[in-house]
Amino acid sequence: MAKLTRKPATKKAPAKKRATKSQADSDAQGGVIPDKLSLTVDFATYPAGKYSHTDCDLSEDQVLGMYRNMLLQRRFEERAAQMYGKQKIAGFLHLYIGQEAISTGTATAINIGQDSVITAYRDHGHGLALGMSPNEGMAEMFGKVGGCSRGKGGSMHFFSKEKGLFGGHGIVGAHVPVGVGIAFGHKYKESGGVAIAFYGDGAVGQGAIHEAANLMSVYELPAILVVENNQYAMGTSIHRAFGQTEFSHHSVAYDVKGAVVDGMDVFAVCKAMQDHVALARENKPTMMEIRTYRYRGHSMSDPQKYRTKEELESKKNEDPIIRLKAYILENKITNDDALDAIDDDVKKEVMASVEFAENSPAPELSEIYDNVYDEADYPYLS
Ligand SMILES: Cc1ncc(C[n+]2csc(CCOP(=O)(O)OP(=O)(O)O)c2C)c(N)n1
Ligand SMILES: [Mg+2]
Repeated sequence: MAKLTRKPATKKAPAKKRATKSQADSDAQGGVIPDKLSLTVDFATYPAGKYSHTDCDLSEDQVLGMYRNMLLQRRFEERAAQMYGKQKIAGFLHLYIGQEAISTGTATAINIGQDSVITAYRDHGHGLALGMSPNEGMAEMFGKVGGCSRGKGGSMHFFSKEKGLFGGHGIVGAHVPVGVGIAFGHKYKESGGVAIAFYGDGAVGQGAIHEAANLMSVYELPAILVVENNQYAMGTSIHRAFGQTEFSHHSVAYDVKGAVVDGMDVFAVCKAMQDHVALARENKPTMMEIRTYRYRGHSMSDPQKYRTKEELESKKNEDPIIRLKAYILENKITNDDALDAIDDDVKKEVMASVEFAENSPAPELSEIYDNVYDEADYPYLS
């Protein structure tokens, strides 16, 4: 097992180890309060249009794979919305449409299987990006045993042990300490893996996230905390809810490197993730804000009175899939016909997943108490 290192408890932290440094803070702790405060912040920005696929060390085939993957998420969710209307899917259904560059950019930058991802309830995109099959995803939403959680989790609880996806969680912010715990596990077991915990802008004010960020920093864990800032928590805009809407600035409070990323450009996300995963592998935790937009309502019944049609339309010009398509055509990676063929293929795969979900049986009634805490052999009780 690894010897767990913590930040040195000395008054003077080694300058190289600490990502941010407040001279005033350390002087003050030494008993001298300076006339002026000076704060040095280690911070990176990843704007749209700055990075190419070669900057991310990606081949043209990989770029086409990313395009297919983003389209798969889009077509899967469009079909899921239709199935919800037909009452094939019950409960809540939160669509990720518009945010696909984040899941695909991340999945491209990590070692799937070795690394871990945890997210909130808007989880279909992350599942499909990591390689979960549409069959497992659709059947899960239909409540069938062919689903990734044997039909017992539904839309908000996509899990894949094989792909390193630790859910799918419905309680806003509560999964972030779990993500930091997973990072602790990676360090303790010397697995070489990193953990990435995604949460929404609406979760930013949750205390659990800040406790987790602090522990991540103190224990120097291989973790990245990522806020997917899609501007709204249900119907509340970030400007109504937060005094500080530059969420990336939170990294300063925990003395870790911070970054802000344009989430509508898959290469900006991929590059940001590659850089920050490399830091995490050296036990340098970071915090990242990825700015994005969701094109659909919060869940399926949302009159969307909190935003104007004009705002929605203007954001559609930034659609990450259209952006990637334009990039592929401009760079002559392939032609329009080939991209249409990818779309047709994806649509067929999604239709097949609906058929698979229809034909998969419901879980047996006898399974109803399986996988809950009061099992006789629950390891922490026996
Ligand atoms: C602790 C907690 N409080 C309230 C809710 C109700 N709730 C569900 S989603 C949501 C908004 C979260 O917004 P955000 O984190 O921005 O995620 P997004 O829906 O934009 O992906 C709220 C308040 C909840 N699930 N958990
Ligand atoms: Mg949000």
